[in-house]
Amino acid sequence: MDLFSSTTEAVNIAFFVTLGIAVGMLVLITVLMVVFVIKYHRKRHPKASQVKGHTLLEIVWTVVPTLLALGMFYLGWVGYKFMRAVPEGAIEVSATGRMWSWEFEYENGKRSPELYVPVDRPVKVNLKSADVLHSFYVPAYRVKQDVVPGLDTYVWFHPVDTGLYDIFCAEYCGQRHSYMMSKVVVIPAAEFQDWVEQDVESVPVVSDEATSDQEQVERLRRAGERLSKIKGCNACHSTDGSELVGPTYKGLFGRAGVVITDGEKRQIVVDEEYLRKSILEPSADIVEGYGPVMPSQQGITEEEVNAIVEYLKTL
Ligand SMILES: [Cu+2]
Repeated sequence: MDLFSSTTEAVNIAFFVTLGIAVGMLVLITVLMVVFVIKYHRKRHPKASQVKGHTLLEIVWTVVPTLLALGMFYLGWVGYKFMRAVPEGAIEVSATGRMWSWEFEYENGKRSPELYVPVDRPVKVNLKSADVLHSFYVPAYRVKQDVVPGLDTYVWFHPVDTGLYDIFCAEYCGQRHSYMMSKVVVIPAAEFQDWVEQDVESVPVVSDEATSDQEQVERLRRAGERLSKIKGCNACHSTDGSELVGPTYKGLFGRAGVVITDGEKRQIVVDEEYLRKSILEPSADIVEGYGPVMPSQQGITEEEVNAIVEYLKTL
């Protein structure tokens, strides 16, 4: 029989018991101090007298704080064990942290920039980092776990109410760290089932003869738009012309500009080839005025690059 019903409860109990003991000690010590200052004031006791030890008092003030400290440790320990033991029947979702977004992937290959989960079922989130140190933090479920490159780890939680819950990155990971936010979207199980089966393929198969060329391009463009959200491109590249860490996507295709290649300035016009190269080798041509900060898009497929390029052409 589990001691707790949820990760929230495990943390809350340890937190409030520890807080209660701390506040109790603060009040006790402060009150005693004030009482003693008044009671043993120099006016009442002009001459200080030597006090010898008091065995019972010594035992009490050694044993009681020891028990309190052990009690706090015990709650922390059982809570920690509970939070590392994923219950049976949990759905599994992979989460990848990268500068500066979270990407979630489901067992059927479906990907999303938000963490959709069915209500009333435990969720195990397998965590990994694509670049630097991040920390996956969902305050509502009291889970926070560092996400370290090269280290696979996890958290689990059990959503009992539908709704939206914040996800933050709780480890400073660069310029737009504070924008590295997402949501846990808790929905009824049937709705979740529908959602997880939609748009499983990140890029639609384009060789469908029944559709016109125009429709195929449109499907590719939509896939590109979704990918740019999933891959976190929008964290640094705006689509409305505003300046973020990287150049805006607005009006990008066909724009003329200066890039720095191997330390040399050169004039370019943005075409398909340039876009493709900039996705695959972000440090090759750096747009003048920006830093070489874009992470490499490891593991991106040819189709995904095509879809993103198609999308960028339309902005
Ligand atoms: Cu981060």
